[in-house]
Amino acid sequence: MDPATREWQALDRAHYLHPFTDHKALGEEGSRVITRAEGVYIHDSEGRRILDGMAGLWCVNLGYGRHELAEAAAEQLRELPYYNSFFKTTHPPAVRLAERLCTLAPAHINRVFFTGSGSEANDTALRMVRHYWALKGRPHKQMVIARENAYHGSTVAGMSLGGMAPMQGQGGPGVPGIVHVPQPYWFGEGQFGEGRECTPEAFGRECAAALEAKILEVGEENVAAFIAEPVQGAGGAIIPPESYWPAIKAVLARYDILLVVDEVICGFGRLGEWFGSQHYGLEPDLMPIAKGLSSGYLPIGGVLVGDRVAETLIEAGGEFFHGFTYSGHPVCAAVALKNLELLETECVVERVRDDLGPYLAERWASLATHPLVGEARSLGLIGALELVADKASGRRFDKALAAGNLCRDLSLEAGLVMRSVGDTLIISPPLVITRDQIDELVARARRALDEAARRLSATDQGPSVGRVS
Ligand code: PXG
Repeated sequence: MDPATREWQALDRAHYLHPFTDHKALGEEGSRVITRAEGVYIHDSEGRRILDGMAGLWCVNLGYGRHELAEAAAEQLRELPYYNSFFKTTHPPAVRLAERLCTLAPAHINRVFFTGSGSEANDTALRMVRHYWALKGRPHKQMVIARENAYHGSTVAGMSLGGMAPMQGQGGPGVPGIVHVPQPYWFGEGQFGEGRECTPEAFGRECAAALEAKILEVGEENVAAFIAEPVQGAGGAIIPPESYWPAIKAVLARYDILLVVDEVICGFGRLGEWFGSQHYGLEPDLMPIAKGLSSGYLPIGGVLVGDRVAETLIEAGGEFFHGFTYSGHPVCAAVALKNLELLETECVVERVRDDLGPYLAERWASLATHPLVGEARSLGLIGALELVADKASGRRFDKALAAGNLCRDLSLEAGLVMRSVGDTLIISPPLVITRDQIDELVARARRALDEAARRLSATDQGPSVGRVS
C-alpha cells in the first residue's frame, strides 16, 4: 500500500466520524481514499480508476472535472464570496438562479426558498406546509403522511419524514404528527406478498388505497400534506407501477391536502425530464431539491414553491421565521446556475430521455437472465437489481450472507461503484455517461454477479428466509 494511503487512513481512523458508517468496521478495514475524478471515473489513492455508477451520492449529474463550474465558483468568490439574503437583501446569483429554476419547473411554480441541503429543504417543506394551513385558518391541519422506507434526510425533520426504521430507532423521538403508508415496492412487497396473486397495476392501486385509508383514519381535517419521491432512491431505486401515481393523484384530488414531491434525487434530469414530477405528470405544491442542482460541486438545496402556497405566504403578510445562513449562498448559486446552463446547452436531459435511458434499460435488462437476479429494472438513469437465491419464488439469500454487500464489494473490485440496499443493488450514474460506458458498466456489473454467484453457491444457504430487505 502507498505510504500516503496508510497515513490518510490512520488520520481518518483517528479523527473523522463519517456519515452513515460503522466505525468499528471502518477502523478494521481502513477507508478508501478518493483523490481525483474526471468524467464518469473516480480515482483512488492506490491508482485505481473506477466507473462511478452512483454519480457520487446520486448528485454528480454533469460528471466530474467540469472547468466551467470551477471557473463560475472562482469568479463569484472574487466578486462577492458571501452575503445573506435576510433582511430585505438579495444578490444577483441567487436571483438569477431562482428565476432559472422557475422557468424549468411546472408552470404553477414561480418561487424558490433556498437551503444548504436536501435535508434542510425537507425541514423547510414541513414547516411551510404547517404554516400554510395555520395562515389559512385551519391550524389543525398539521399531520404529514409519508411512506415507509422513504429517505428524506438526516436532520430531525428529515429522519421523521423518512420511513427508515433503523434511523428512527436512534436519537430519540422524531417530530410528532408524521405517519407512514406503504411504499409501491412491487418486487419486495407486491409480487411475492404473502399468499397473494396480484399484478403490478393492482398493487399500485392498493398502495394508493392505503393512502386514502390513512387520510380517513386520521381525518382529512388534520392532514397538511403527503410527501413522496417520484422514484424512491435510497430506499432501493423503487420505481412504482404505472398505476401508482395516477391513483395517488386521484386520491389527493378528493381531499384538500398539499402534495410535496421530493425531487432531491429525481430532479435535474435523472428520469429524463427536468423533474421527476414532469415524468409522472404531477403538480406538486412544493418540490424540495438539492444534489443535481449543482451536480454536487457545492452544497445547495431549496424548495420550489407553487403559487397556492407562495401567494398565501405573501398575501398574509408577516414573517416566516425560517432560513439558513447559507440560504442562496452566492458561490453555490453561481455554480448551480452554470450547471443548469450546461445541462441545457448540452441537451443532457433530452439525451437521458431519448437515448441513454432507453439504452440503459435495454442493456440493464440483459442482466435479468443472470441466475442471481430476480428483477432488473430501470427508468432514466436509475437502475436496480434484486438479488435472489431462487428466481421462481423470489426467495432471498440468508441475511447472514450479506449477498448485496458482497456483490457491491466485488463490483468495486471489478471497477464499478454500485450501492447496495440490503440485497438490492443500485446504479445512478452521471447523466453524461456514454453508450460505450453503459456497456462497460453492465459488463462490470455482470462480472461482479458472476463472482458473487460462484462464492454464494459455495456457501450453505440454510433455510429459506424473508424476502424483504
Ligand atoms: N431527500 C432525498 C430523496 C434524498 O435522497 C435527501 C433528501 C437529503 O439530502 P441531503 O443533501 O441533506 O443529504 C436525500 C439524500 C444513500 C443516501 O445512501 C442518499 C442520500 C443521502 C445519504 C445517503 O443512498 N440522499
